[in-house]
Amino acid sequence: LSLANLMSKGEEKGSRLILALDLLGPKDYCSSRAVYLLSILRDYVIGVKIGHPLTLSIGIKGVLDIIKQYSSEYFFIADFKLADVPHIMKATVKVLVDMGFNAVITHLFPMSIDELVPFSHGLNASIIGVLMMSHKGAVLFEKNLNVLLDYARGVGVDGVVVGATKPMYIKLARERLNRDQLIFAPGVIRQGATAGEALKFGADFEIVGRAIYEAPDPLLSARRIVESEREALHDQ
Ligand code: BMP
Repeated sequence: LSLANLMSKGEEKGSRLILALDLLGPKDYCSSRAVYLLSILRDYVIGVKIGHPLTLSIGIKGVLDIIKQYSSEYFFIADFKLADVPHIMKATVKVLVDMGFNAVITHLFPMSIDELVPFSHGLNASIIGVLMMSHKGAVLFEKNLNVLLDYARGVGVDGVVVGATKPMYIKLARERLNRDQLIFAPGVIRQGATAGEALKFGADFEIVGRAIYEAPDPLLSARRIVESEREALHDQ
């Protein structure tokens, strides 16, 4: 499956780092900045998460060009946090996979992905469900965590998103999910979690945006994050 591809890229590069490429602004600037970042970060970054910010800035065609150019070097994750009825979910995922995305992030709470998971596997794409968001006010996720966890495990999502800012939930998800269901943790550095911390609690990958793409030296920042991740995993 496609997430096995991400795992092997991780082992190859000794990294668990996924870049959230949330560039917003003028089209030409964002396109060239995206290409620049992907051209310098290949030694440390294994996957690239693209969502509304970059897509609204550079358009679908712009995103398509980036995926085409870098598909052999990075694992591409579409993050539009889909939350719709089953037939729309399937149609949308098909378009995203045709664009070259390897995985798609969906919400779990509409409980509409039972058919989507096997459908996506048929397209050799993975589904990652949002289990626990990283921000403080995510009360509904906390209140319904057990239901969401059972649903995620039951439908066999390939991975879940759990905020790095909430390590106890990472630990819980790790205990409750199947081992081959991977945990993606955003919220590193700029939202307060330290690099490597989520991995210690059982996350498989860390998603980092601003701390890299807004850094004065993005390559140095990515290298430091990967070094912290390696230390965290080594200490275990
Ligand atoms: P940053 O590292 O700049 O804080 O960006 C975090 C990224 O992870 C953003 O793309 C955001 O949409 C995403 N994310 C998050 O921060 N928390 C969640 O709970 C789920 C997310 O997808």
